[in-house]
Amino acid sequence: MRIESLILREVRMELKAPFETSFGVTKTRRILLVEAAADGLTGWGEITAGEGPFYSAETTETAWHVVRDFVAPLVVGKTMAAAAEVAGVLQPIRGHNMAKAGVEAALWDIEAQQKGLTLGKLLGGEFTDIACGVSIGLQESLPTLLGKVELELGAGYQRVKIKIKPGKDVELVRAVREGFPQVKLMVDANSAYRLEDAAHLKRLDDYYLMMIEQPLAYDDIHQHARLQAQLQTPVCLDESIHNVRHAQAAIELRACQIINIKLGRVGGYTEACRVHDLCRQRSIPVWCGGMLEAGVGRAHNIALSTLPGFSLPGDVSASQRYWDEDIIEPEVEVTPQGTIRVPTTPGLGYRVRRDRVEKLTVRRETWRAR
Ligand code: OSB
Ligand code: MG
Repeated sequence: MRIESLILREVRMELKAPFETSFGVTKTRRILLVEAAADGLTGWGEITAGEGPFYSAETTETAWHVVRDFVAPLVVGKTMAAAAEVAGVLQPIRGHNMAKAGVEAALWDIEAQQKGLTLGKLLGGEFTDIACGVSIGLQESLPTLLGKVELELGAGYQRVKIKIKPGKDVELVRAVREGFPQVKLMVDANSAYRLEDAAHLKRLDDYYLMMIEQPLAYDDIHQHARLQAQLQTPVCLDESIHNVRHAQAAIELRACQIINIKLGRVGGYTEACRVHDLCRQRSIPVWCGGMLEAGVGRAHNIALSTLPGFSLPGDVSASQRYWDEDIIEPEVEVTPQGTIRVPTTPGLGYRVRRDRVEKLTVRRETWRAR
């Protein structure tokens, strides 16, 4: 495929409700969309960086800079045998995984269309339906949280993740567990604790959680191993895993029993597949994390989730949970059984609503091959 052009857009989208984690509150998303053209086809990718450097070092602004000044010049005008070559082309750029992943994803969409395959199939995916869970942000009160959990279970979601932080942890978990004894429940701390909190976190062992996600520092593996040794509850790593070497270190050090894979965080499909394959080999379950994506990112998460190692419900949920109106057609919908039916048309499987994207766009830049 010869990459003829790349268009980068920033779209602003209001979340239906503010989303609060231990690292802050998000109300308006500033999302970068990548539109690539090659061999007469168009592919779409979404850059999942946050507005501020709080989940990771990347932001909407750093991603714009890195795509404009480094990624686009390396990619536009290049001829590649397959999208799998993009990772090698972008390898000289250290870090900035979300910026790279958004561009890479658009090219995978094109390759899948070219081959007449769904993106999932092109990746080696097998599932035709994926299992869905929800991530529920920190709420202003316990009754509000319990109401949300009830609502999501009523919609069919198969597991519930609640965000926790010091001072809002054991009591929340106890109340949700008492209210919903059977629910598949997990917590996500987004790096809000220190190893010295081990005894406190051990209290969570009483509530048979599926896992505790990223309790300790965002760049730590070793202390998570020390913590895991003291907990019954399986530790799952999110922020700490940026590539297959990190995953290998975490598994071999017994820092976690489960890994959350996010396309952006690991720099795209090539690396996501490497992490997936390693975890599968080592019998470490994986699941697909979310980054409050709009439709394009959501569609990519669905494709990734079709890989056979994604044996646990992911944070991939319906468009309507976050958006009044999404940018794809049809919107992502969840069945009463808490599954998403994987689309069967070639490529991403959802149509991008250009009219809507146009309306939401606040800036745009185009690069063309000469
Ligand atoms: O840690 O999984 C996380 C959202 C933004 C940043 C980090 C995380 C999250 C979520 C939301 O938990 C998942 C979703 O998109 O539904
Ligand atoms: Mg997380």
